[in-house]
Amino acid sequence: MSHPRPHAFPTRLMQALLACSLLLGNAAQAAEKLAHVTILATGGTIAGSGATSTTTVGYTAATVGVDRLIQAVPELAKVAQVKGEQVFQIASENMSNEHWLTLAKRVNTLLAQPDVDGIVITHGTDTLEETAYFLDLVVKSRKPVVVVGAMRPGTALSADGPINLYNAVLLAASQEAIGKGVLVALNDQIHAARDVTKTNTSTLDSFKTPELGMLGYIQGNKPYFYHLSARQHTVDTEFDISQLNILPQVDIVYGYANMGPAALNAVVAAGAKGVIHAGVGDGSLASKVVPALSAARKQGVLIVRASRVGQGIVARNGEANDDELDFVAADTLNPQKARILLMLALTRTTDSKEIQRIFYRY
Ligand code: DAS
Repeated sequence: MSHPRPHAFPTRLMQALLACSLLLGNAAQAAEKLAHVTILATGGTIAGSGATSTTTVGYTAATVGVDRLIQAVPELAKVAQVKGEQVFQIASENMSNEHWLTLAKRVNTLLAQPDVDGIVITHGTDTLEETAYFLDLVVKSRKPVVVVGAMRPGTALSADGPINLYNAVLLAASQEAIGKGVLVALNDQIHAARDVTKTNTSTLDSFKTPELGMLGYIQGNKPYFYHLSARQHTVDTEFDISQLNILPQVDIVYGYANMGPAALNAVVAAGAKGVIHAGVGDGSLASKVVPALSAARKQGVLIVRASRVGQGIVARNGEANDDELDFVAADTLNPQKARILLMLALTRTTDSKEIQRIFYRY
């Protein structure tokens, strides 16, 4: 049996070591070229855990920390250089105006840094659409901000959190997502913050943009956009929360057959600066409620006519004489999003005509 020439052995080892160092060097260079994405974790089901692998309801949200979320998806390292921050650890039904201001300020601080290319926010699904829209109106950067959640806890069979997180990071690291406003990415879909809404209490396809349409898909490690938001967002808005520590109190009263003025009077008495009336149909007002709405307006409370229906335009001077009552029509915003826009509008003006302009611009 021929033995390798004594001097050959070091050569082969050297060749192998050289190849490995080249591979490692290339890998390091490739990794260095990846975008820097910061994941801001706030809690929710995506950070939830259940007692068994078949527990898809009745689990506990907001139990898993951001480091474990990242560790659970090692593939993230292939699409971005990821850092994690635990901003909150809450179920999102407990999200507050104060949480929003803290989160938005942190987002703006990070995006102003040259070493941050994009941000992903992990969030409970219950108020995800609201946080996303708030950020859409106050983030002052064109860099991608992607809000992501999950409909199943990480302990469940076919949990959607890991792939949703992977897709969200991939999207936030992409060139395609730049300048598109705050995006919501779940279930392989890309939605605009303004129009997306949760449409099902528990199914994986819960997030939809009915009628107005989602922006695109994430498929095969790549985002595909087919639409753009027509309304102003991020750097093109007039809203600045950098010096704000509180937002004006705005509440929502829900319309239904046989409603009376009790709920409205209660929120006005509690100090609401604005009220969203989530009316039936095209924002209709029951006759029994109009005097209380009108009295509230005369007290200086801003009244916005929205609809509980979910889709369509609430037309100014349609189901009510907004000019005469000095009310604002919500356009296509659902009540919970109309509340957000009215809160921010009230940080700029109390003039109802100006606020109507704002509702037609954002
Ligand atoms: N309670 C829900 C929330 O935190 C759980 C979820 O769906 O994320 O919004």
